[in-house]
Order: sequence, then structure tokens, then C-alpha cells
Amino acid sequence: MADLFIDGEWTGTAAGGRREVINPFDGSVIRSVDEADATDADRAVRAARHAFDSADWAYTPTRRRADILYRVHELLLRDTEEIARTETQDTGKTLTEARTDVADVAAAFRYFAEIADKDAGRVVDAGPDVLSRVVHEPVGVCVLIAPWNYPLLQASWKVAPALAAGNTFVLKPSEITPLSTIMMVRLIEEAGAPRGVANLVLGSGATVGAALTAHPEADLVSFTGGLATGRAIMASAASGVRTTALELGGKNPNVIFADADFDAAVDHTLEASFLHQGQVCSAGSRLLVQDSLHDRFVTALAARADRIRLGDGRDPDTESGPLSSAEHRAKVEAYIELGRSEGARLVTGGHRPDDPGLSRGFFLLPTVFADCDRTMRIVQEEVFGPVVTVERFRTEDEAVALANDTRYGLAAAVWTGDASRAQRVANRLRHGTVWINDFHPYLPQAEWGGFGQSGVGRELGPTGLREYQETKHIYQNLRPAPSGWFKG
Ligand code: TXE
Repeated sequence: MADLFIDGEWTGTAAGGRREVINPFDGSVIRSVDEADATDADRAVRAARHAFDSADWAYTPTRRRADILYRVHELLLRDTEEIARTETQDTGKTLTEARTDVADVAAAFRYFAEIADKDAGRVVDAGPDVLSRVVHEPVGVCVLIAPWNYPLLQASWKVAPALAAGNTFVLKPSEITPLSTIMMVRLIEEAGAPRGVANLVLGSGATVGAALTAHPEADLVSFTGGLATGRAIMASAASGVRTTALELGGKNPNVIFADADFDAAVDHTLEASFLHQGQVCSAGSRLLVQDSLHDRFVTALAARADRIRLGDGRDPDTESGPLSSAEHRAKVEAYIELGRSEGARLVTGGHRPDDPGLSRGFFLLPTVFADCDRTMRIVQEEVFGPVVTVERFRTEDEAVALANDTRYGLAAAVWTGDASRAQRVANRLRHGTVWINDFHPYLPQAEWGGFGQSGVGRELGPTGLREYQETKHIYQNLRPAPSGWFKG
């Protein structure tokens, strides 16, 4: 069965390219998929352009577009188990997490269906002889590029608002994890999206991704991925002055004051650091602990980290799977070596598990580095693996200064029993999301995105819809008459 979806047809690639999709649990081939090239990317953008310019979709009453989103939501719930199993095979994450992802994807479709027609713009008061309206319109053709850590979830945060707003799109998932996205696009087709509105191409970032983001017929590029790629995409969008939305990860501080609820803070810190092997843009990979609590906290954290059960995501006893690819594990291992050479103290982990049952997968043990300081690269750079660095602080001011000492600014957490301090610190943290006495929850109703080099723009919430809209002012003179500006 062909894997690209262009102009309402499932199709192969022009040049016949294929790519094997690997299960990171054991390195086996799950299946091979069509591998597009720049010609296919061009075909897809032109199809999306044609569908947008024909104006049917953009001018479809918003309620009718929302009905399609509601239908996608229902279909995702219908197929949850099948999609979750595919996501687990493809990413290595546990089935429990994959099921949660699919539920969250469905929730994103429902949320954007709910808000799609809630803001039709506004009337501006310019006197009795003028009708002045500010309205929101679709941007046009959207190029949507998604990463491999939350393949379906990250794609849905782009696809659902893009459709709700009346855009057409070309979606490119990561070449490492394309399978669940193919399933989602099939559901969008089943839900009744018109021909050419939704397009899917698979392939590498360097060829297909670059061809899409630089395409002159694209109006908007929305990207989630690494900082270096984000910079390249922003540069390529500059030539066409295209709207660009970027979510580029983070190095997120998790600040623990001595008066925090100890058990809750340790437990959530474990999740903040090691959920999905730390391959989470908002992972709490930079732990800051108040001096008087530091040693006890690190000892408890390391003991719990040692007990995390690694394995096959499909096994209900597994608590964490492998990293997503051999290449990515090699990158994380290089960071672990760097941490050692920079003088960080390895408290636990730092190598592959000894269990022979895991030897074919891309596993690494949960790793804790203590005695870190702000000058280390391992403290400042996004490792995107099961590696947490620990620094000490004494005062509230020092905690805030360290937590803001990053080029990123995606998310942060503060743990304290002092409600006033919690608010004071949250107010001063320069991050797009701040959790107090919690870590990781997000809501489709609340904006998600970063300060600093964590990105540009916001996903989710009303702003997440606005990203896919142009704003237009329509001014009508209700009593036309000569203006008399020029006298002759
Ligand atoms: O991501 P890339 P990589 C971070 C994380 C990770 C690092 C590199 O630190 O170690 O990024 O990961 C497509 N034009 N995050 O190299 O390259 C690519 O095909 C257009 C954070 O795997 O950013 C894929 O679909 N597209 C993060 C997508 O970009 C291009 C999630 C992401 O891949 C392209 C993932 C190009 N020139 C990694 N080059 C987060 N924010 O959550 C690649 N792509």
C-alpha cells in the first residue's frame, strides 16, 4: 500500500524510493515505507496550493470544518489501540504512554473543533457612517514538520488548528517514526477532508523537509524539532518572508526548595527526568536543589532511578523503553562522556544495561550527574536522553538566576511548601510554562511554547489557532462622497 497522500490519492514516490522503519527495542525492521524526494514534495505543495486557491475549503462554514475535526476525534478513539501499538513499536515508548498520547491527540482535535467558530473577529467603532470589521482568515498552505519523540501528538498540535482555521497542509513526520502519522492521515481522509486539503509526504529532513520549507508556494512553516534544524528552517523561510512557528526543545530547570513535599518532589523529578528516556522537549533535565536538602534528595532520586524497569514497551511491566535510534543513543553517550570529562560526578547510570535481553535495543541506563555547574556544556545543552544534571543553590535569588541561566526557555518547575514563594519564583522564571509542585501536565486550552531559543510562537490554546490565521481589516464607507483632498 502506498504511503504518500497527495491530492486525495495514496501514491508512491516518483523515483520509487523506500526506507526501512526500525523498532528501537530490538533493531528489527517493522516495515518499509515510501521515501519521497523533492519532486514529491513539490507535487504535494502544489496540490495543497490548488486546494486552497480553489477557495472551497477556506470558505466552508467553520462549523462544517469543525464537524470533520470532531469526526477525526471519534475515529482516533475508535482506533486507539491499533495506533498506540504502532506508536510503541515505532518509538519504543510504553504502551501506556502511547495510549495516553492518542487520547491527547484526540483531545487536541476536539479542542480546536470546539473553538474554531468562537471568534469571528470584531467590529471596530469608527462612527455611524463606517462599518469596520477585523476578521480572521486562513494563512494558506501550511508546511508542517514533526519530530520523532511524540510523532502523532506533535503533528496533531499543528494539523488540528491548521484544518480548523481553513488552511490546507503538507505534513512531513520524522523519517524515523512515520507510521502513526500515516494512520492519522487515513482517519482525516475517512472523516471527509476534501481532496488536496491534507497531504502527507515521508522522507528525510535534508531532502524532503528542506524542499518543503523553502517552497515558494508555501505560506507558513510550523516545525518542532532541534535547535540547529530550527535555525536552518528560519533562514530558508526568510527568502519567501514566510510565517514561521518553531518549537525547539529546552533545558528545563526543575527547582526544589528544602520545604518541598519530599516524596512528591522526588517522585515527580524521576518522571521529569526519565519519562520516555528523557526524549521530551520539556524534560526536567536540569535539577536545582537547595543546599540543605541536596544530598538526601540526590540519594533518593538515584535509588529510584536504579529501579526503573527497562524493556519492551508492549510488556506491561516495562516502565521505560529504549532511545529512538542508534544514532541518537550515540549522541547521548557522547554527552555522558562529555559530562565526565567536564568534571560532573556520575552518581548512577552512565552506560548501557547489562541485561542481554536488551542488548539489541538502543537502551541506556537512567543517569544522574551531581556536582554540576552552570559553565558545563552538559548543563547548558539539550541532551534529550535519560540524563539529569544536579546543581546546588542556597537562596531564592540564586535559584531564579540559575533557572534563567539558559538560552532556552520552554518550561520550568518550582517545588516549595511556601505558597508566596511559589508565586514569586514563578513570576520571575523566563519560561513558557511554569509548573508549581508538579511536572509535565499540559492542557490543550493553555498555550505551549518557549521563550528565548526554545522557539517562536505558541501551540495550543486560542493562540495555537491564531498561528494559522491571517488578520484582515475590512473598512466600508457607508456614505460615499468625494473626499476633497485635492482641490483641482
Ligand atoms: O531532529 P531534527 P534530530 C532535539 C533534540 C535532538 C536534536 C536533534 O535535542 O537531540 O533535536 O534531533 C526534519 N529542513 N529535538 O536531528 O533534525 C526531520 O526530518 C526541514 C527536540 O532528529 O530537528 C524531522 O521531521 N526539515 C525536539 C524533524 O525535522 C528538516 C524533538 C525533526 O528533526 C530538516 C526532536 C531540514 N533541513 C529533537 N532537517 C522537540 N522540540 O521536542 C531535519 N528536518
